[in-house]
Amino acid sequence: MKRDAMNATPLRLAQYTARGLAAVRPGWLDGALGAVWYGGGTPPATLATDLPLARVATPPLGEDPVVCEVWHGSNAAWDTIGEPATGRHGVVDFRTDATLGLIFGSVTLREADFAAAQGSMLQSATERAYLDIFGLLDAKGYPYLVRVWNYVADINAEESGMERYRQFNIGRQDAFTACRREIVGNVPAACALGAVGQPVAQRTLSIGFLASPRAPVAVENPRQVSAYHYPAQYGPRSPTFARAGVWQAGTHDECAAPVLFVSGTASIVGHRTVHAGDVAAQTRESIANIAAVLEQAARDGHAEIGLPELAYRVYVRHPRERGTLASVRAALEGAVGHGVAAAYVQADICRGDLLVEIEASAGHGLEVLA
Ligand code: 3EB
Repeated sequence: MKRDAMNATPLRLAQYTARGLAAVRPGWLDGALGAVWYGGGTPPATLATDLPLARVATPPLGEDPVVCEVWHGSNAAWDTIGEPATGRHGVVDFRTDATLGLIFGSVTLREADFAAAQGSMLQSATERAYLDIFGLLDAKGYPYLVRVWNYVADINAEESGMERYRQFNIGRQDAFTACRREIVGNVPAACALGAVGQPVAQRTLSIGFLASPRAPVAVENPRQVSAYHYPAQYGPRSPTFARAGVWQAGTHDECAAPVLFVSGTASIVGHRTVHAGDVAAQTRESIANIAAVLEQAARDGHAEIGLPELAYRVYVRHPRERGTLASVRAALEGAVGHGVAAAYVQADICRGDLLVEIEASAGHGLEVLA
């Protein structure tokens, strides 16, 4: 059945446990926009083979953990006449949803396949990934990156005299510049984490993203220096991301519904890490930063969103250290409530002294499915 294109169809985010995923009705995920799988091994057959899937090496934590995030659109992928909704462009797998005005894409590259002509293999792989992403977006007329999830193996390792996260930042920023994207101000919400347990020969760079014909509006955090203005002590190129972005679902202004994407948020005040060595205090500071972003979004004239409305993904560096996961969970549930929609996973964070990072999304245009 055709949907009324004038009605903004909400974007839906489902956080599935392994059991939840096994219980979905066959075909239910066929119309999804894309998925992020962090359950390790081979994803279950329920995840249709042509669904763009970002495979992320961040092991799920806790009992009966969330293993997969699925972005459901309007299922317009099957209504659209014309260009195929699902495809591949260079190294990017993608699916478009014309009713929502959204594209989900994923990239997985083996670093070993990239020659380090200039800079490192990681820098080259990152640049290739982003050049192909922007090439796809320009070809489709979905030019604006809305949200990007980046996963880099051994993100804190120092190689050829430079930390790998800093190498990644060079490749990313060079591609933004080459593709005529802004590198300050109107930049996408993002996160960049360290994938876990990849042997050097099998290191992959893994990226998932959402993009749109509509530009998101960036939101910054008054408690933090904007990341794109970080001083040179954090690397030769600043990271290219905004603290959050507000994006309107749908393609008609009069019925658009906002979605807020909060970037990976850590225990940083100004540009400095605070509470080194104290994971509970870092978690509380990260939540204070997310709250500050929500307040800023409201001051900027966006819809008021409270902490309990957000769906979270929480990255923990040392989950096996005694009491760590419990104290992170207690800090989040203490601030947000026990019913919080949160996926806990293990990952390295992009500064060696950060022990936890939290990202989130919410909004009238986003429905969170338990
Ligand atoms: C920070 O605030 C922590 O490089 O895309 C958070 C979100 C962080 C995104 C990125 C990095 C990125 O600087 C790290």
